[in-house]
Amino acid sequence: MKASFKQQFRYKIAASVASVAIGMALLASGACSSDAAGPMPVANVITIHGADFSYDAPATIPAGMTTVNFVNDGPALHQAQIVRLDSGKTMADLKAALNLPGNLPGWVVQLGGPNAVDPGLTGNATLDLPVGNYALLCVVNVPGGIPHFMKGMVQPLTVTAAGSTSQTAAAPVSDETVTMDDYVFKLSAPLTAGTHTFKVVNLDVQPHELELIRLAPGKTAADMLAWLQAQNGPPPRQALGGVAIISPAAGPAYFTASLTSGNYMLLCFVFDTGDGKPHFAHGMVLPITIP
Ligand SMILES: [Cu+2]
Repeated sequence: MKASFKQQFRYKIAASVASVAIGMALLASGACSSDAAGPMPVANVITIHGADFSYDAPATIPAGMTTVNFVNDGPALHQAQIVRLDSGKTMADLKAALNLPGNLPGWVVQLGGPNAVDPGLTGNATLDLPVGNYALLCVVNVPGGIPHFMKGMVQPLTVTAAGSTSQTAAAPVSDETVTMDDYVFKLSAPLTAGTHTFKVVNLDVQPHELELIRLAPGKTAADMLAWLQAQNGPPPRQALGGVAIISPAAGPAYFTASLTSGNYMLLCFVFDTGDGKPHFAHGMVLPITIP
């Protein structure tokens, strides 16, 4: 039987009231799933503070997709490199390995983490952290050439299954992919002004990192590279973060950044497994101009 116009109208109103109610329920739960299994799991969010030369960070966090906000309280440049200690290794083993010259052993799996930001700025990285024993460390070595982990910026982080609702959380939706391979950063699309979520992938057999800097007005990539050679005076840049070192076959890691018109650069400071030179000296830089 055909419904009258009035009845159809009433059904329509009832349907739209129902969808508004569903929308409000989803808003209230902060979820985006509509199935009966409950709200969609979301990434865990933690905040780490860095200062000269220590971290203020949680000791234990739940496993799964984790957004790490990193606040640099300064006065030096800092980062929060996240590494997993495999093969039953401990913090004592890590500290011993950090005291040795050369590259870190294979049981130190570098997963990224928020890369270096200038004092007063906040960086971020989102990464999947399975249950395990981890450490935070800062490998920044300015000023003075001594890495900050030697001055106390290294501490344990335990990732447990307990209370974890983030274990099945999906990865962030990215609108830009950066691949790192053979001393090259490659963007999936030209960068534009606005807020972007970057997916950072290491395809290489060496570790790499992505440091995002904004060049000072009127400064060029050549000015920045010249400054890195001499390190005289203030750097012609602002350090905005990115993702710290990702081991081969580890990652991906994600970060979000808001860009405005101007000149930027991506740089890798990792010491080469071959000749020990930083990767930017091997050409691992990408100048970017945002129109
Ligand atoms: Cu590199």
